Amino acid sequence: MSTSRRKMLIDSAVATTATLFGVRAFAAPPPLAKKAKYKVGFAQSESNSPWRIAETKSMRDEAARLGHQLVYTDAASSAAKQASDVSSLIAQGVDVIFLPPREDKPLVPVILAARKAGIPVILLDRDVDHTMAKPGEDYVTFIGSDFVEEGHRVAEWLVKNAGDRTSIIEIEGTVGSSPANDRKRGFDELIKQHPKFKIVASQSGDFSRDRGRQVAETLIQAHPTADIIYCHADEMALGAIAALEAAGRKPGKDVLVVSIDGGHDGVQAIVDGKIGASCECSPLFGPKAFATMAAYAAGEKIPAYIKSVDRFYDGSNAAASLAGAY
Ligand code: GYE
Repeated sequence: MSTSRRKMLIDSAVATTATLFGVRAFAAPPPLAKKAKYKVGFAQSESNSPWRIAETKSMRDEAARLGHQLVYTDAASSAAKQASDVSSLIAQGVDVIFLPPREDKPLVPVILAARKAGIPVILLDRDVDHTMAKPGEDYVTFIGSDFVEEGHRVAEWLVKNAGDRTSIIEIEGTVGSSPANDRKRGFDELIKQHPKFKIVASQSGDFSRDRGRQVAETLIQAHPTADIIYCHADEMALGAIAALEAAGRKPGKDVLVVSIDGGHDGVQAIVDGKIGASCECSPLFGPKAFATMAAYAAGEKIPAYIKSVDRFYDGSNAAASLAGAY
């Protein structure tokens, strides 16, 4: 172990001890030595959508551009596998770990284990439960979209554009994930302020196109008069559109579909008149992730939250925006 690395671990141990004695002022994630090239872990949660594939590509491209070694794992939609992937990155002694935690609680123990091992963790795209682990202390920061705000933006669009439609089916993301929790909270909160709307059913489609299709199929049968479907992601919206078409209903006419992600296929569906609106949630974290890592290594103060700036698409801008959608 290099002298500087040993000194940093001692500093970090001192900070931890300070926390034990109730002095929170020194609580900080482990420091990162300044180096030209890093061995970087990226523990992806799954690769079942264009969104995840775009995120991985963005991370790989930026690592390659900067000459860092990216150690990539794919948890195949299992929080348990993702936790063991992170444990293996710790065992391999990576310098830093980038993690999109699939769910907001099961990954906390390995985040704390990384901290104990002196490896800083940067959360990407999903956050964890702050009562269990804190940004700026247990991990460096959370870089991602404001999911409550996304839910608000979609609800606000509906309030202005839904016409006579009032009966909503909500298809949620992965149970226990921060975007599903907050997209539901933000949307439901704003919709409640407009009593003409009613959310008649709300169920998880696990952020997947096929689950979204199956859930939509069941819910449109159970609630035949529902005339709005709000999906927490484009993939599930595309699944819901398939379910509507299979049932002989016209998405965009009989039933208004609204969504989040604003990926290329989602924006195309707006151009085609099948999705009404989609709030962008960009997966292109590579440049921001590595810039944050470099700033952290340089000793800069990193904010606990680094918010993504996202666009919003509907019929007014979809055609013109299609080429720029990820
Ligand atoms: O919206 C969804 C993906 O965690 C913000 O996860 C991300 C979400 C994204 O599967 O499409």
